[in-house]
Order: sequence, then structure tokens, then C-alpha cells
Amino acid sequence: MGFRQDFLWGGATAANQCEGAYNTDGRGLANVDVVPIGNERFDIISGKRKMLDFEDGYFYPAKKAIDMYHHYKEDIKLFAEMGFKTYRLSIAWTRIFPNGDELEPNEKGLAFYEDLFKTCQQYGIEPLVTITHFDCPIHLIKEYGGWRNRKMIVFYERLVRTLFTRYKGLVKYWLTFNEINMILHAPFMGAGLVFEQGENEQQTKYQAAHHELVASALATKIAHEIDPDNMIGCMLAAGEYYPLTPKPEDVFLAQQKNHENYFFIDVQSRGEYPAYALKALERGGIEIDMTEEDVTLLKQHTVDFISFSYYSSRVVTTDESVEKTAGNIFKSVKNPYLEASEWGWQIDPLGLRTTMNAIYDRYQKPLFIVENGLGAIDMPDESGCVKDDYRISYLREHIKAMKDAVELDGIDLLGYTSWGCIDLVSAGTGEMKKRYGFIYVDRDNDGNGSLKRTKKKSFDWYKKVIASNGEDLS
Ligand code: P53
Repeated sequence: MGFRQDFLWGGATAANQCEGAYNTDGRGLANVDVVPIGNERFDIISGKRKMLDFEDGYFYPAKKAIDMYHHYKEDIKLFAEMGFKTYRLSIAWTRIFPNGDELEPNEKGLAFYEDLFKTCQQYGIEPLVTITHFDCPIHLIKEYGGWRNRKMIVFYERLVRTLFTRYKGLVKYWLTFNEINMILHAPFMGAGLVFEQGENEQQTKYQAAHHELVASALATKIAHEIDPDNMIGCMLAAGEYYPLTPKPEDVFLAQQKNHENYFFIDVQSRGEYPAYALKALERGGIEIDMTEEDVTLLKQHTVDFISFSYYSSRVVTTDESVEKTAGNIFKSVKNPYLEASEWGWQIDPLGLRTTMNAIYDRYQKPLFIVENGLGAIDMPDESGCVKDDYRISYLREHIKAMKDAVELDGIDLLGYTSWGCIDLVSAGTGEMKKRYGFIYVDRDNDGNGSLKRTKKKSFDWYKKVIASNGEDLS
């Protein structure tokens, strides 16, 4: 009973949200660097407002973030103290290929991650590496239009070949694209899409998605050739859609919305475009440029495991008059049975079990939960400690639900990495004050603070959870 003995407990981060040092040691500029904090952020990440460089009057939190580039030894030591078995991080593409289309990689960037992985190894921490976590070199966006261009597959291939070769024996678990389905909502992130006036946005998004899917299959192929021990996963921004009512139209709409997300994983895991997607694309007048080679690649090189993020379930209805939740990239109808976080994200632990079952039913491959957590405002008390009982309670309930999915439903689960194990910059809002960590970092929304790291109450709690392999959640 319980979690497997080699269960991979840990935490997750993404390069641009924690590393900082945006122009150090030859690093080039990426899309994720030039999204400021503030009102226009959503227009930029949704591809509606063009911002391909720093502009006056804006604050760009990713430039410095929590400066993990210079603190990683200290931070990984703290992860080890919590007992982490794994640490999920991402590679900044522009540290390895500053422009993206060079023939030779930047040695300083490669050396940085090599030392980081060796530091993990020292503590027996297995790295779980996201190859791209929303980042795309700015040069590739300016020169080629980002992932709308098929040439991106070649640049990505060069990146992954370099990584798999250099880190052979140091890294075994890889994710090809973070939250690949987010291209539908935030196409500037990851895909680097900025739309021209009058452009058929859906056509561009799905063609770009196709290039990413082919690149993902190609990476899987190369990873297995270089080291048959490599384990490659896809990564879905998950969270089942519920119908608001049992009205058949609502139930049907929820199923359609789930299809929108599963489309990507269907291709990565089953190896072909599902019939419902082919039909929907056809109805939408979208034509995908797909070669015979693409079809073969997709079919032959499917992923080894399915990873996903889960923060919340979602609700839909055909009734347009009902209230929506605030500030979400995924707009959802308010679920009357759920409480929400300070950012309006609805809290649904059982929804995690429902989501795990839906995914496992569909793919029958091992699952890996690579993001889950509560973004909240943390206030250190007089002693400087954050007593984050609200976070402990969120995580406890979600881990319980995940345990039920393993023990009672028989789901094969490889591991769990909570999001933002150390406070970092929010992807959605650019804020520092939306914190997820077990470790507090002294830095605020305006960039002030000493960057000092302090353990929160949840630090010792999670340590106990890991030490007991998820048996002691008290
Ligand atoms: P933040 C929206 C909805 C679901 C997942 O999000 C999302 C987003 C983007 O905001 O992204 C993932 O920081 C993502 C992380 C991100 C995390 O969720 O907006 O993979 O980069 O930080 C949490 O609170």
C-alpha cells in the first residue's frame, strides 16, 4: 500500500522565474525576460500587444528574479535538508544558444547546469528537467516568428541533442515542453507568437502547436538513441472541466473543453491526431501543414510518462450570464461548492483525484504530478518566520487525494513536485508577492529586498511528509 518506495518527492521551479542573471555569462534575451509586471502583461502574453524588448517605464521581474543563478548551491542544500528526492528545474534556452540559431553552444551556460546537476547528485537528488518552460529566444521570434515557423524544429533539435549528450548520466527525466496546451491561452509564452492584424490566430496557433508536437517526438527519439535509460514526458496544464449543471448541453460542453486540452497529449502519447481534433480543425477551416515524415515521427516516438500541473478544476456552462472567477488565464465559471485562493483559483483537492483518473484512464502510462500548490501572500511574523498553515492545509488535502488515487484507484504515480518550492516570480502576474514556497525569499514586487532565504513553517511539515513517504501528513 501507499506510494512506491522510489517515489520522487520534491519541488519545481522554472529558469526565468528564479534564475535572474538575464545577461550573465553570455545569456541571450528571451520572450520571458520582456514580459513586465502590470496591467499590460496579459495582452503581451496572449500575443495581442507586441513587446520584444525592454521598454521604458516598465519593471521586468525576471531580470533578477530571486537570483538563483548565484544562489543555487545554497538553495539545493535547503531542498536536500527537506529530503527532496527530485528537483524539477528548467534550462534557459538562451544560456545554451543565446540567439537560438547558432551552430555551437555557449560553454558557460552548459557548465552552469552541469555544476547544478552535480550539486543535485551530491545530495542524491534526481533532476527532472523541463527543456523549455515557456522560453523562446527573442532572436528566433524576431527573425523567424517563433514556433509558427517549421525551422524552429531544427533549432530545438540542436538544443536537445546538445543537452542529452552533455548531461548523459546526470539527467534521466526530461519534459519536452512545459504546459504545451497553454499555447491556446498564452501563445507568446513558449511559442513566441505575436499576431499580426487580421491574422487567423487559430490557424497560427495550431500550426505552431504542430511544430512543437513534432519537435517533442523528435526529442523523444533522440533521447532514447543517446541513452535508452532516458525517460521522456509530456506536460499538460491539467484540471478537469466540470459541467455547471446536469443539463446535457453543459455536460457536452465540458467534454469538448477537455478535448481542447487532451488534444496535445493525445498526439504525444497515442502518436496521432485524434478524430475529434481532425474534424474540429476541418470545421474551423484550419489546415495543418503536416508531412509524411511528421506522421511517422509522431507515431513512432511517443512519451514514456505523462506529467501535468494541477491547481484547480474548472467549470463550464452554456449559460453566459453566470459569474466567472477573477484573474485567471483559464476563465472558469464559479463553482459554488469551492473556496478560492486570493487570486481566485478555486481549491479542489478531490478534483486532483478525478483528474488523475481521467488522465490514467486515457493513456495507461505512469503519471508524474510536476506542479501543484497555493499562491498566497505570506507575512513573516516578529521572529521573521512565515506560519503558512493555509499552504500546509492546501498541500495536505491534495496529497491525501493523490494518495487515494494511488491506493484506492491503483494509479501508477512516479512522483510529486510542488510548484515554486522556493518563492519565485509568478508566471501569470509577474508578482513576487504571489508565493508558493517552503522557503521565503526577501524580495518584493518592486524588486526591493535582501534576497535572504528563510524557512517557512511548511518547510518542516514537508520534510516530515517526505521522510514518512507520505504516511504522516499531520
Ligand atoms: P502563477 C495559468 C494556469 C495554470 C498554470 O502560476 C499556469 C498558468 C500561468 O500562470 O502556469 C503554471 O505563477 C506554470 C508555472 C506557473 C504556475 O503554473 O501564475 O507552469 O510557470 O508559475 C503558477 O501563479
